[in-house]
Amino acid sequence: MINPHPDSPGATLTDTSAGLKTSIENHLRFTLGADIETAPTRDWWVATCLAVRDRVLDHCSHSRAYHRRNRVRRLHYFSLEYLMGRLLENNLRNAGIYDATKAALGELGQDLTEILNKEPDMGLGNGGLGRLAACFLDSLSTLNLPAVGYGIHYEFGLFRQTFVDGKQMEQPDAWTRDGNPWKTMRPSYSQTVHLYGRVVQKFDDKGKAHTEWVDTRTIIGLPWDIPIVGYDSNTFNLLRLWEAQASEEFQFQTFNAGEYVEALREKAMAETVSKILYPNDATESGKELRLVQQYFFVACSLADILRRFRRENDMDWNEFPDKAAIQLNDTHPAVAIPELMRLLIDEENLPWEQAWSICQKTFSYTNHTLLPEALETWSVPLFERVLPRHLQIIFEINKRFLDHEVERQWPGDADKKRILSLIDERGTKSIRMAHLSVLGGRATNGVAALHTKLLKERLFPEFAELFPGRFLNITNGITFRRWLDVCNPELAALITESIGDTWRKDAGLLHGLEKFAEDSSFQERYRVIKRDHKVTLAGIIKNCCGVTVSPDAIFDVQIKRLHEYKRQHLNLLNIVSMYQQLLDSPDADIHPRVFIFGAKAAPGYFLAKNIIHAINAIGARINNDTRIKDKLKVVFLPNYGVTLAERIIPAADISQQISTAGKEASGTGNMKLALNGALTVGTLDGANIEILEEVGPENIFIFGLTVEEVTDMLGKGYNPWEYYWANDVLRNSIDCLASDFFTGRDGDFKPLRDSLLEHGDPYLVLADFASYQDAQNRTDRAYRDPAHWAKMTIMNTARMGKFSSDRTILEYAEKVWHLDPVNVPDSTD
Ligand code: 26Q
Repeated sequence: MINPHPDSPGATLTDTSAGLKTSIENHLRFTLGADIETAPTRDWWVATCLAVRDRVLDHCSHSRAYHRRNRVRRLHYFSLEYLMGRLLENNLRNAGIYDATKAALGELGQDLTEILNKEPDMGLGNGGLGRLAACFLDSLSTLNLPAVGYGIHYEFGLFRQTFVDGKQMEQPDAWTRDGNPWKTMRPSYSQTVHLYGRVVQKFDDKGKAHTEWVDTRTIIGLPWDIPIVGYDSNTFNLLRLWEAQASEEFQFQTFNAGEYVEALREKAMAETVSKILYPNDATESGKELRLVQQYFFVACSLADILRRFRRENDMDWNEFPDKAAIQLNDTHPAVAIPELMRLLIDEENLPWEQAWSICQKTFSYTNHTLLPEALETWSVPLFERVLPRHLQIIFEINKRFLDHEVERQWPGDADKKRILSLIDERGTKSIRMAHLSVLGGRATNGVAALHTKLLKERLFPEFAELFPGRFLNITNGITFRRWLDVCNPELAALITESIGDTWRKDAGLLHGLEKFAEDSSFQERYRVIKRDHKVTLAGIIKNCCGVTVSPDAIFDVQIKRLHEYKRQHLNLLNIVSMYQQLLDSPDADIHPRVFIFGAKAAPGYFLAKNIIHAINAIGARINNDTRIKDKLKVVFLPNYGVTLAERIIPAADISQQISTAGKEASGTGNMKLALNGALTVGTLDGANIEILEEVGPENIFIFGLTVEEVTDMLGKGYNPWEYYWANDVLRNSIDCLASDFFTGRDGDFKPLRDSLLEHGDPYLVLADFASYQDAQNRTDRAYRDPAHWAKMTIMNTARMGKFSSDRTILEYAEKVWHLDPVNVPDSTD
């Protein structure tokens, strides 16, 4: 008998295991045309996703219709990056149908875990900024806040990393080559985007001047929608990602000219716009394609928002900021500010002042970095070629700003004008996107308390003086649904058993665990969960790296993008010195330790790649040296990403957060690891400071220079050689690293050595080395007292409530977006 297809009209989709079983079976047979007997696991994964998607889309259209009918205010998150990871398990757990689906598949002879593992990661981001956007989407839906995430449908996400002879190699990540069951194409909402061309002034019959942007090239933006399922919520928001396509109109024109090959070349050019994610998490300055990407997605998204506004409102543009808030995830989408100005002035004929006031009420900007080299600028000549009208608008914004606001505050002060200008006039003129973002919005926020303080004091002191109310701190957070429920369901269950399940909606309630911190039976259960995860990770390590590690060793983890400021090489120097100590005295009283790295380096970042090579080479040597009796292992898990993080984090004992003070804006891995009971070895940087405040100094290992000491030292003229000569352990370690000891070749790691000694060690690795070793020694001693260690780890879990992205999002909603929750009634009501 043929089961009723879930898509047939009138079919009701039940969330029971029987209902899910029917849906999965139907999708397998009728959507995929597969045979139940022989279908490969990937087909089962697709069928399961589709069964879930049917249910989700049903709620999604209901939820969106309710928003539309009630003309709600919405938040629009603009981000070039979304690191979503896998979606199936998250959606199953958030929708409350995990158990039913597991049972349904069980009856079909399938194992849910195996199916979950078939899902490729959606890796459309580089690191923290992209993952933050994904956590925020989860919280927005969970908290019933109407929102749309806008971004780019990259054909290739962040590269896949492999190691060849210990060196990083990059391969394309064709995440959607075989399709993806979560996304739906919405061609009826396509947009046309203009680029290049020139600007002309025209006069209407009343003699009024109009600016027109003509002779442009056009690209089509095709939207793909991904539903965002919140935890126990009726709000289903959307992630809308734009894919670039050649405009038919343009192709037709060229075809007429008989230039068939040229037409196809143009088509390919248009499609390169959304081809690939730039794999840098700091800079890649001046690339035209990157600017085109930014403008392409911003133009599509704004047009989409305006379309919705026109549909739901009576064309009073002054109401626009009441209906739409737009958050700029760093300056990457900042070209939205002149684009909204252009739409309002040139297309809607609003006067400048009104348009500017609308802009300033609509946008807000989050800064994610203080590193000077990571502050985005665009060369004026390049910008003018790609977006000539937008350049005019930026010049006009700047002129009005300098002539009025700056002049009023600092009359006749040319220095202040030079400093505050949107245009850097030194050398080739360039546009300072951060200045534009601060000026064009209602709020600018940093992502941790220290970061915001430095933002105000160091990056934008004049702006902070001019607009004191515009700057605020909103400390980052992470979604506990993914970073506890999904990645550590055993710990989540233990917590629920101990304090009830309300912590999922109110993470502050995790404090209730504190009373179990010294309870030996609770400690034992907590320890068993950690150990089981370590056994699992040991299996993964064996599989991926061929290295055997003991789950009884300390799992000491550093997982994050590879960057000098994050100081993976500080970790490495300590490893080399431990190795030397063990070679000298193999019976040294050191608890066995496995150093676990996960990190991708930007493909063009030579020194970062040298550090990866060094870690791998040193690991290869240490892991095969029987003299040290397995006391030390070093593994570098290839292709670090969201899914691998979900395996490593629950198994970690130590979380390394060792950036030079003042350099890491916040960090969010630090929060994920502490939540899962890893103890932080960290500097007083970013959110580490707030983690310290929450867990207390007795539950964390803090070391290193403070931000003031760093500034002082660099100001006075820091000399790494002094530390080199003063510390035998450090010197031996660097010398050994720089010798042929690890690879048999001289000079393999000379770039690394030279960065530390010849090029001034800009991130103060040598200055912090002794203090770092001391902190690591403290962890070794602490680990020997299992009851005490267990207490510390439990205290970390109990005190992480502040770092729930629900708290972060509520702060944005209250202080920046002025956004209220909307309770969507059940669709059956
Ligand atoms: C810029 C220009 C051209 C190409 C790429 C880029 C680019 C891309 C990504 C610049 C920066 C990024 C990403 C930055 C980032 O991930 N920052 C991190 O943001 C986290 C969330 O706020 C913080 O926790 C981290 O501290 C911060 O490093």
